[in-house]
Amino acid sequence: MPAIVVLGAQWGDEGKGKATDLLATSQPIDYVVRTSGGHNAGHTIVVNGEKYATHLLPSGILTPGATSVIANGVVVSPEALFRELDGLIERGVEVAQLVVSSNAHVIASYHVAVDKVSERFLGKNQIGTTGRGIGPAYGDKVNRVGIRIADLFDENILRQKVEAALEVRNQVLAKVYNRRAIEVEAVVGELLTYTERLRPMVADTSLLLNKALDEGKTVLFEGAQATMLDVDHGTYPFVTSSSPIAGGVCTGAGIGPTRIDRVIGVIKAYSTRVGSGPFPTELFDEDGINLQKIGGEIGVSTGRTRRCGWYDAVVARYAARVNGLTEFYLTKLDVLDHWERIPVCVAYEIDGVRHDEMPMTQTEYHHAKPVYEYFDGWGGDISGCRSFDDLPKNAQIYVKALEEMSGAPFWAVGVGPGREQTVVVN
Ligand code: 2SA
Ligand code: GDP
Ligand code: MG
Repeated sequence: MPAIVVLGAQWGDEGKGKATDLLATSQPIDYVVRTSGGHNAGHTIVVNGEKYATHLLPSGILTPGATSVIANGVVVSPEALFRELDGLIERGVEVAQLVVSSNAHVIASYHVAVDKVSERFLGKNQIGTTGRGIGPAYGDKVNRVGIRIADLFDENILRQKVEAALEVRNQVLAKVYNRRAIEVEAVVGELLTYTERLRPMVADTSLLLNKALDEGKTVLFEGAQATMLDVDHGTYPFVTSSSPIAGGVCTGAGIGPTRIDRVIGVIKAYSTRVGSGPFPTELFDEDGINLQKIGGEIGVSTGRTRRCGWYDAVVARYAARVNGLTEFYLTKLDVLDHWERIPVCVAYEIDGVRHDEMPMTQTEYHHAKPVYEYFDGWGGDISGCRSFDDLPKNAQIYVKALEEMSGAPFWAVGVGPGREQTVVVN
């Protein structure tokens, strides 16, 4: 299977890092590729009990023999990139080879400043961003005043680009936010400090990946954020500014859709969300607090507490549809060990009408109330299970019922954070 996509089927933090690591260690993987987002991502990998977190780097950076690629669709903070690489090297990790696209856009310090100031300005309407400058960097890209990695190799071009980027931005900062102008030379100087270290890593990654696929190499595209945070298909405007869905892999890497063989949606056995926005199954009671505590639901990049709720099969079906999922990887089933009765949202009720699929408008979605079906718990620790038959009967029933209602087959189930804590279903 040469081209495999791993992506988030809910609001992020489903365990994509673990899924990538699992795939990369169970079969030879030649390339692990990030195609969207930036260092707003936080992917956790637990190897032999030791925990690693990747942010901008693909999780494949930990896989010896695999080449890590940051493709054109990613927004790259060179400062965050080198901080993350150095952090791994300091821990004695043998970091894999890294290639960065010349067409990837740059996050400079002013993007971070603008992200923070605009969130503050939005007040109660804020998105709850990670404050990493993601939205402003993608905004500049779409407004055609972005700075690409390639621009760092020509000082004159870089200066022109920075001038263009700051022309309107400085007026907005002064007139709307009452802030001081950002100085062109300060930004040029900041970015030039990264040029020499970046130089040997930079390549045409679309060409590299297409050639690799032509040669039958295995390429794993590791998603960041998730379907419900997609700028087109998520809960707009409470979304990230990129396309974390399967379609985004094609534009974000410069490969055609016909090259993709498997699309794996990673989905938790319950739901979580960080930041603002609608979340129909969100719990505000003891169950929510317990899911948060037992599941360790804390943001990997910002340390924010994640909002928690029950599994939402409407979201699962939606993710299966917009991504063309070939399969799901269900994670964190073990977290539900502690419940006697487990609700699952099978549909929504919106203004008295049942909806089996996502409603057409966001206004309706803000009013969606979950319609629940209830399943018996299994009352025991499943973290040691290694085959589907090892799982208690009620856990098997729960998994099969979710599979039935989620719109794609379940490939495997996670029963703990460790690489080996996985049960293959199909
Ligand atoms: P941004 O910073 O512009 O992308 O924020 C826009 C929305 O996207 C959400 N978002 C995320 N949601 C879940 N996990 C993310 N990564 C980190 C993690 C988050 C963290 O793995 O835990 O550490 O807080 C992530 N990145 C962006 C964000 O919450 C906004 O709702
Ligand atoms: P990602 O952003 O999708 O890569 O996910 P995160 O790393 O942000 O969050 C997922 C968390 O769940 C991490 O702490 C993982 O170690 C953990 N995890 C992944 N799979 C499982 C599982 O099956 N069971 C348990 N208990 N934890 C898991
Ligand atoms: Mg995460």
